[in-house]
Amino acid sequence: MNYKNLKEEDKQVYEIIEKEKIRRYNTLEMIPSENHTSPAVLEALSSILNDKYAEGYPKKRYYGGNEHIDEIEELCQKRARDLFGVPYVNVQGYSGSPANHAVYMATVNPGDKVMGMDLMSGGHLTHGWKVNFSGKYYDSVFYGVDEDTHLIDYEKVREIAQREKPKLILCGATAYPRVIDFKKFAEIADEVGAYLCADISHISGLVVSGAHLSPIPYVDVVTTTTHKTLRGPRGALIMVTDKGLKKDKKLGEKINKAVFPGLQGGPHEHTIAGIAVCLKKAAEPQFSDYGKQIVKNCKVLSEELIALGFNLVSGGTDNHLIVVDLRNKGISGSNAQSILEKSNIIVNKNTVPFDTASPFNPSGIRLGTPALTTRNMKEEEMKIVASLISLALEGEDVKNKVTSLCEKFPLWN
Ligand code: DSN
Repeated sequence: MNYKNLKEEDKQVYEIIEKEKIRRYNTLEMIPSENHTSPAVLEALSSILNDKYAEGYPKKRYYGGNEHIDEIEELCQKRARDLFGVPYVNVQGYSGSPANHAVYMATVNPGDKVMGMDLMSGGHLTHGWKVNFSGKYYDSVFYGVDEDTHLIDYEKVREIAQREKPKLILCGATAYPRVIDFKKFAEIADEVGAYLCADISHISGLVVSGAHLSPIPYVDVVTTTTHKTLRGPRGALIMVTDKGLKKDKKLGEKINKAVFPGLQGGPHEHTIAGIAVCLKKAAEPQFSDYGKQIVKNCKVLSEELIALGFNLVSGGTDNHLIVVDLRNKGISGSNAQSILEKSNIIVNKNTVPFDTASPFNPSGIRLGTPALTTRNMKEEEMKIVASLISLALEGEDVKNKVTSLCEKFPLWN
């Protein structure tokens, strides 16, 4: 994108974007929830579809002039249904949190019991955390990981579910480096008669690549953001499975009503166009290679970090992310994040399971390979990246080495 008009009309904004472009180009982006979107997605995002109000759904809008908006939204829905193999999808969610909120509104009532993974173990705020709508308006209880293995203990999950009898169970995580067994969650949810929602925001790109098990055959509802491993715009999909529709044939309609008029107004149709573009890409064989390469890269990175003396939560990874427990290195998560940032390596501080430090200054960092893999980096580069992380945390300035590595793997925009 050349930003010709922006440069002329608003130099200040243009220059900030240019600085960000340079920062991004010269850094190793390792926050596992981030990625680099393609120029085609960005073009759709900046399109004139931004201008249209389209409250409602295709063919049932509250505003006129929506014939092409209907086309784009229907195309996006079709691509999502085909890619994930689901009978129903809503593509209007502004992002992951409102998408999860819509699932609560469609499946349970305020005050009902819901169960999700606790934040310390890698869950998300919207899975019942007390300061979030999900913990304020619903009676939330939590499952976590085992203290020794850092793995989800499914028997414990079953025990808690049978004791608490939640009406909705959420599975899926933001900082869990291992495979999630959706089938086991489904057995537990069925035993207690709960709805089961899989939030696959982090792993949806891996799921469509065949690099992680799909929840679709097992759960009732699936939510995902579209900008993480799926590599699209900031948005969300809410999908109802055959199982979900069998449980409640109106579940799709209820989700629609929860999104609009329940939670949102006009859908962002330019974003929906961008999601359609990313879904087309995600259906191509190259995307499947991409998803598998993310995991291969992450495994090599984890092995190298272990060899360099780092303690990894659960002892490694099965997916796109790693959580490093830095307590044996005598450095906090916040310090590690800022030291690495000075060397152009971007990670985020993160709690580790059973962390005794505060969430604002936790004991770990979270890092991953989706964006590096988008730059075409492979296993050999992961070995270099691991050693650069180690050297930086030992106090060496590795910024020049990082920027030369970045130059060899240019970004596509
Ligand atoms: N903020 C996202 C993440 O970083 O994992 C979750 O919403």
